[in-house]
Order: sequence, then structure tokens, then C-alpha cells
Amino acid sequence: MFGLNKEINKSRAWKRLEKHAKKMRNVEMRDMFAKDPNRAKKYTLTLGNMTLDFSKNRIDEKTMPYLLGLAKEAKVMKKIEQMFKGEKINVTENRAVLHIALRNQKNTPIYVDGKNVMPEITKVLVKIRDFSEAVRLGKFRGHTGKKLTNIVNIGIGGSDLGPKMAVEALRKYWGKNIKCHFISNIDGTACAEVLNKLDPETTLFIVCSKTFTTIETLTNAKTCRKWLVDALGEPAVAKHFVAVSTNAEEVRKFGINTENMFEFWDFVGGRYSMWSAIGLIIAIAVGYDNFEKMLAGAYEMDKHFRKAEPDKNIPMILGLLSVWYNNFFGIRNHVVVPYDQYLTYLPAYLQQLVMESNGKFVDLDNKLVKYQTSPVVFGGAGTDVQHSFFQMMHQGTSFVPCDFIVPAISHNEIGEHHEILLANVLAQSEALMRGKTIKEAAEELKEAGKSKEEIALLKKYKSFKGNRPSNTIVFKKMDPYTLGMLVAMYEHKTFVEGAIWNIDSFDQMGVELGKQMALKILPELQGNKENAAHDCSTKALINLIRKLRK
Ligand code: G6Q
Repeated sequence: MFGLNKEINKSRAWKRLEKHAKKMRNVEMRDMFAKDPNRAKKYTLTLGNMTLDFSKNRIDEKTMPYLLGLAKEAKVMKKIEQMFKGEKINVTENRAVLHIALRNQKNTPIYVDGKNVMPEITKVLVKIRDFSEAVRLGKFRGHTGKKLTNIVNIGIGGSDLGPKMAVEALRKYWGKNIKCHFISNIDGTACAEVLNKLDPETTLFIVCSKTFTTIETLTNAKTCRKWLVDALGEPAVAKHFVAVSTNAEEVRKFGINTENMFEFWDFVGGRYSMWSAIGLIIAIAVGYDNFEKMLAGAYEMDKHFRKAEPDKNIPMILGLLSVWYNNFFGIRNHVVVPYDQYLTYLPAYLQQLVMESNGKFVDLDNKLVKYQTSPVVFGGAGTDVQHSFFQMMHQGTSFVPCDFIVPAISHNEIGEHHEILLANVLAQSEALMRGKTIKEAAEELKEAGKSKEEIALLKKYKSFKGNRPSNTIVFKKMDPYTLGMLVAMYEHKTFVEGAIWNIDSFDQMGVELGKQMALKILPELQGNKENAAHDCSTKALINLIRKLRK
């Protein structure tokens, strides 16, 4: 019902883009800039305080109309409407996809199976508000009467990456004395290193798990529970443990009173859940008002995504550009570089958002796809990454499209730091676009007084092909509202890609196989069971590790 019933790569729109891309391979961005002083204006979009400059892309006046033709062919606008109306577009799990309902500030009804989901959402938001305020004001205290100032989020994947990224992004807004911690990895070190720093009397654990069956989260939660009970006794659990889940039964079984449980719903995917009670740690850290501002920022982006014309639609343009390089230039990567230390975890968050959503090889018509889907996403905070993988960005044999994320004002305006940072990001995008010809490199060497021999030796090494695309996203300051806009922008960009590739961006079957097999291997490693039918490499590794652990 949501499939396209045709292979998008056989459409006229796709073929036209293939032809066009062949031509565009030989077009230099620096020439297009030289010819058209209006290019930046033509390819800049603004929404509120956020501006996207996508002029440094390998596009001409035909490219965007052609890409928009592809979006039409893939029925992207129709699919957007289906999401907003609560239709079950997550077909493999037969679920609606309603993270947008979590920030539906107007509270307009959204129906799933004939039931308006908004009252439930509002109820949980009120619970988040009341609880986060009670913790911050010291009305909800620990078992021994002390204020809870160390907040530990226990969760993994979607129940960790979003809240962790957002809490760090908004560090400047943390309440006085509040400290946030995250335990995700099953590696005992993750637990030990957090618990070592904490005092049980002032620690609140939030166990976040949609299913409440995830082995990492439950194992970490059990260890933390024991740590608390050993120090303060069993009755302390009620004052130091809360849960966020869709599974009340398992929460109860674990030993957390369901009064201390915050609910969410199967129409919210894990990696889209930081707007739900999974974001409880965000609300406690920065206060509910700021949490709400984050929702409001996302809502502004939602309205824009739903209503703006496709050619003026920021997530649409970003999604189409990604498809452009991915499918018509054969580029397999995408880099995201925030020039804001507080956005350090954004690339990791986006890695899951994009790769878990769109790393799929079966389409919505139950056919194997015959084109490339998700790019590999990576990145890190600027300027750090300029001193690592940027070498490849500038002089590698292929190019990697890049998003630069730029706050005009820093939360820490110290001396010239931020101006130097800003100069760097602008220099990177310009350098990637312009490059430096061999002739220019030779001239530069000559001016530097190098000999003929030296120039001949060095000029190629010192040249840059350029023509390497990037988007620049500028806003005033990294505040809660802007964070909401930014994250929603990427969610919707991911939606556009998935819609064009005709895949289900909202399931994650791909993470299951390894989980199943780990459960089989565990008793074998523990020596309780003979090796089952493994390949000889896995068998030998199990035996080696067993021997080493003796
Ligand atoms: C996200 C994925 C996945 C999930 C984790 C944790 O979209 O579904 O990353 O969030 O596997 O799952 P639980 O929240 O159920 O523990």
C-alpha cells in the first residue's frame, strides 16, 4: 500500500538524472560561481534563525528541478502527508510513525486505529514536567532525604544516543549542581566508571528501554540496582529508580513500581524517541521549559517539512542532494562536522538515525533494491577533525559530501576563539569547493622562492582538485529551540531519502541477527555448553577466549 509498485531506478526521472550527472561530472563549481554572482542567493534557504547554504554543490539550474521530479515520481510529498496523518507507514511492523505527534504543539488530533493519540502524549508530558521539576527543586528526594543531583540514563541505541547528544548539546543549560551520566555499553567498564564517581544517596537512575528486554540495558540496570541496594537497602529503589518503556509488565518484573514508569508507544521508533519520555534526562538536566522549547523548535521544522513547497523545503533539498551523490555519482559516504564542541555527539546520533533507518536492501514492494541505499555517515567536531580525516576530504581520490554546522555565537566567547573557529569552517568549505590547480600551486611555490626543481617536484602534491560539495547550516546559537529544529531537519532529510529509495525507514531488522547469535554463544563461552554448529573460525575463537579467561 505504501510501496511504489515500480522500480524507481527505471523511471524517466531517474534516467534523466543519470544522463544529467554524466554532464555534471565535468562541471566545476568554481566556474559556476565565477559565472553567477547570484549563485549563493539562489541556493540558500532560511527558516527562522536557521540558514542552509547549499550553493557549494555540484548542481546547475537543471539539477534541482530534475531531483524534484524524482521526488514527485517517488511520491515523497504524499508519503510525508501519510506520516503526519498517522498512517501505518512502518509496514514491516504495521505501525504508525509519529515522533512528530510528540512535538505537535497545537495539539491537533492525530488518529491511530481511530484513537486520538494526543491526550496520552499530553498526559505523559505533564508527568515529565512534574517529575523533572520535583527532582530539580528537591521535592522528590533520595531515600535518605538528600537531593538527587546525579542523573544516570541507562539505555542503548535509540534509548541512549538521542538523550546523550541532546544533554551534551545543551550542557550550558544544565541546572545548578545537576550532573548527567550515561551507561549504554554492556562492557562492565561503562558501568564501573560511572558508578565509581557516584554517591548512591544522590543518584537517580532512569532505565530507558522501549521493549524492556534489551540485554545490555537490563544487565546494566541490574548491576546499578544491586549497587544501590547494597548501599541503601531494598526500599531505596522506589526513590532512586524510574523506568521509561512501553512494557509495563517487564518493568514490574524488574522491580520498578509502575507508578515510577513513564510510558511511550510503539508508534515512536527508538532512534526517533528523544522527544518522548526517553528525553526525561534532558528535561531534568535543562528544565522542562527548555525541553518544551526543543519540542517547539522541532515543531517549526515539522510544519515547514509538511507545508513548504518542495523547492523551498530544507529537509527535502538535503535529502535530494544526498540521493544525487549517492545514486548518480556513486558516492558512499556523508560527513557531518559541527563547529560546536557541544554537538560532539551529533555525528554518532546521525550515524544511527541515517544508517539504521536507511541501510536496507529490501524495498516496500518486497523486492531486492537494485541501487545503493544508505551512505556511511561519520564525522566529528571541528576543528579537531580537520587534523585527521580532512586530508582525505581534500586530496582523496573520491569526494565526500559534507555538512558544516555553524553557530554564529558561542556559549563561550573567549578572546578570539570563536572567530578563529568560524574562519576555519568557512575556509574548509571554500577550499573544498575551489581547490587549487597545479598551476596555482606552482605559482605559490614560486612566490615562496622555491627553485624550479622544487616546484616541479612539489606542485602536484600541493594541488587540490576541489569541486567537493558541502552544505553550510548556520544559526545564531546552540539553544534548545535550535537543537529541536536541527534534529528534526535531519529526521526529515532521512525520511526523504528513504521515501525515494522506497524502503521502510522505520524498522531495524538488521540488528537482530547478531543479538540472536550472541545469546547462543554466551553459554558456550561460559563453558556450560558444547560448541554448537559454528564455522571453524568462531569455534576456535570461542575456545581461545575460554582458555584465556581460565
Ligand atoms: C532504534 C533501535 C534500537 C533501539 C535499541 C534499544 O531505533 O530500535 O537502537 O533503540 O536496540 O532498544 P530498547 O529501547 O527496546 O531497549
